Amino acid sequence: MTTEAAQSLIQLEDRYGAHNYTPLNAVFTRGEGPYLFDLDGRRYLDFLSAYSAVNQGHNHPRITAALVEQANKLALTSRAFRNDRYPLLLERLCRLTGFDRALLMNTGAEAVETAIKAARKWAYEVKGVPPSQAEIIVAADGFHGRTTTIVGFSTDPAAHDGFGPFAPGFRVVPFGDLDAMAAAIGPNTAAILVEPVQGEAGVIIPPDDYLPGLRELADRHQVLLILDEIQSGLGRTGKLFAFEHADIRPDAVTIGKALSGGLYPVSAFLASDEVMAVFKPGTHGSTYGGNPLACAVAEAALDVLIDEGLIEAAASLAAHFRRRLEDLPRPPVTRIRSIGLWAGIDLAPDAPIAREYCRKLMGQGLLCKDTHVRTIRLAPPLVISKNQLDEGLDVLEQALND
Ligand code: IF1
Repeated sequence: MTTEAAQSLIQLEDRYGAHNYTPLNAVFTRGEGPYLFDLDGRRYLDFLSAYSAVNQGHNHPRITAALVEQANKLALTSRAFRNDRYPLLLERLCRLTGFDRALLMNTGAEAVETAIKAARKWAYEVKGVPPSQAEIIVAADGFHGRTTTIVGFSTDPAAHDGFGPFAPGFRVVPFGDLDAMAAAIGPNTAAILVEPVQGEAGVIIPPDDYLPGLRELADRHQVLLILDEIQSGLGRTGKLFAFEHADIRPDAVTIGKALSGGLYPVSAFLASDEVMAVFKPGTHGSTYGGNPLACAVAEAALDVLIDEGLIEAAASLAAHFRRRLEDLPRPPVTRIRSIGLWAGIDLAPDAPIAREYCRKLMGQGLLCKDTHVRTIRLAPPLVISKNQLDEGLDVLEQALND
């Protein structure tokens, strides 16, 4: 049920906006921790966290305060000049992550574009690939953003079809398949670019030997291993980075989403000295990239992640989360996958589709997101308590039982 005020806002949106989403019809006006509140003051437990952007919970007071304080001082200088926040975030990021250098952008897609540009230039300048011949190998069913270059190698027809002509230089192989990856690597391969856990695909966790195998292939063929941790990173899987579960280190990563705790678009490309050295003055940039407001917000978002022990919290709730998911009724559930506080729940072909369950769950105060018709995706904020987590899972279990 939606009230008149909500209905009229929905009508405005549908009348004046592009119909590039099919949102469920709750109109939210306030957020706090793991909760969202709609126009009528109804409270919902958020098990999507804006696709992991609000790992720190909605409107975390410390991040909000940093945003307001910085907004009152200085928001944007452009990188034509220096500002007093950018260096501090760079140092914080590198110390925290162990990468040598960081390049700040705004959206996730821009961080991935930065990775693609870095890999290509590295291939020409360091590896000696002939001009315009560099190739990047990506995984089928991956998701890396919406720019024309990135959707060019998407295997999702909705993301890809009708937006060509597409940039050449990408090869797509099945995710989790080391033999296919090995076969795709050639003398002109610049990089392997994959998500360590595929989010959009339905929280697909590769076999244990996959990331170590990619590391070995990359080393053997002088290829960069670049991981897109925009969704999987910053605590979601119970580690700072998902790649830590495999005990490897990539040559570079992209991060975004939770880097700002949902308050402002901030993304980054993190890499070794050798890779970052390809960027010379004028070769890359962004008006807003590295702006002081973004940097203050990101620093606070990282502080919250570390000081509040959110990564450890995700890790310690993971086993309980997993057990509860395993107890969900089968049917309609056919399979569950989970890592940290992140899960994909597959539904039987004869059960209602995932979107129908998400609609029903929303009516009961729980926000989840369907993906690929038959999968329900869960990503509660990492600030969630065990009781709140159980509350949400009780609602989910009940809805799947009905
Ligand atoms: C949409 C999905 C999630 C990402 C990874 C880069 C980006 C994303 C691994 C780009 C973005 C999004 C964007 C949003 C829906 C969402 C999504 F279902 F499409 F896949 F989260 F699960 N790398 N993910 O997941 O980051 O430019 O958006 O900041 O496009 O509808 P962005």
